[in-house]
Amino acid sequence: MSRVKGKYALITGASAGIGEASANLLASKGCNLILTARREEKLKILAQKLEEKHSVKVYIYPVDVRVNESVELLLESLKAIKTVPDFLINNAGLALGLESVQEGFIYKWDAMIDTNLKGLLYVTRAFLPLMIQKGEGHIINIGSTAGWQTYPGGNVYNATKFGVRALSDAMSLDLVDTDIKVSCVAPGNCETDFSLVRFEGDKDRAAKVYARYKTLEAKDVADAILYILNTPSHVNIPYLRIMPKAQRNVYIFKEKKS
Ligand code: 8X3
Repeated sequence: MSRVKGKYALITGASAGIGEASANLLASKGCNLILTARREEKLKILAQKLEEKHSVKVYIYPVDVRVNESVELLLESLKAIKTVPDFLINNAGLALGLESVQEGFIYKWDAMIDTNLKGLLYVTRAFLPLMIQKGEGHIINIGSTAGWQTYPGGNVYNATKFGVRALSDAMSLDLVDTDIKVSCVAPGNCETDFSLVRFEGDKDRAAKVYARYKTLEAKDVADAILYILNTPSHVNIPYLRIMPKAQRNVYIFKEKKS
C-alpha cells in the first residue's frame, strides 16, 4: 500500500543528490511535489520529466533557504495555490572545507550554519503551523553520520549535523500533541556532488572520497525516506542511520582491493 500517493511532499535542495532522488522515487509512487532549490533551471527539467512520466503535479520554486524572506515568498506562493505539504523533507545542506578550527574560514562556517541549521528552521517554522492545521504530516530532516561522530576538520559541519539531530528530537517533543511525525535520516558516505561542493570544485579530491569502497547512492537514501513515509500512522521512526556495508563508522571501513 502506498501512503504517499496523492499527497504533497515539499523537498528542499531538490535539484541534485538525495533531494533529486527522493523527488524521482516519490513521484514514481504517485506523490505530488513541491521542489525548491537555488538552481531553477535544473528544477524545470526535473519537473517536466516527472510530470510527463508519472502524471503527478510538480511545482517548482527557486528558494534560498538561508534567506527567510525567500522562504516566506515560497509560503505565500503555496498559500496562493492553496497547497499545504503533507511531507516536508528538509534536505538542503552542505559541507564546505575540511580545515581545522584554527585555520577555518568564516564564510564557510556561515554558509554551513545558515543552510544546514537556520535554513532548516526557517522552512520548518513557515510550514509546520499549516501542516498541523491540515492534520497528519511528516517532517524528515536529512542528518548525517557526521551528526553521530566527529572527525578531524569536520568541526562546524559536524556541529550542524549534531544540531539537525538535536532539532529533530526537539521538534518531535514539541509536536507530541499533534499528528506530525519527525524523523532524522542520517546517511554515511553517499556519492553525490556533496564532496565536489565541499572541496569547491576540486574533482580529483572529491572523487577520492568515493573511490575507497562502494558508497551509498542517493537512491538508497531515497528508499529509506520512502520506507519511513510509508509506515502506518501509529508508527514513528525517530532516526534512521544508513551506511554503506563497507563503512562501519567514519573511521572504520573496508577498502576495495585494487
Ligand atoms: C556526509 C557524511 O562522513 O562526509 O554527511 O561527513 S561525511
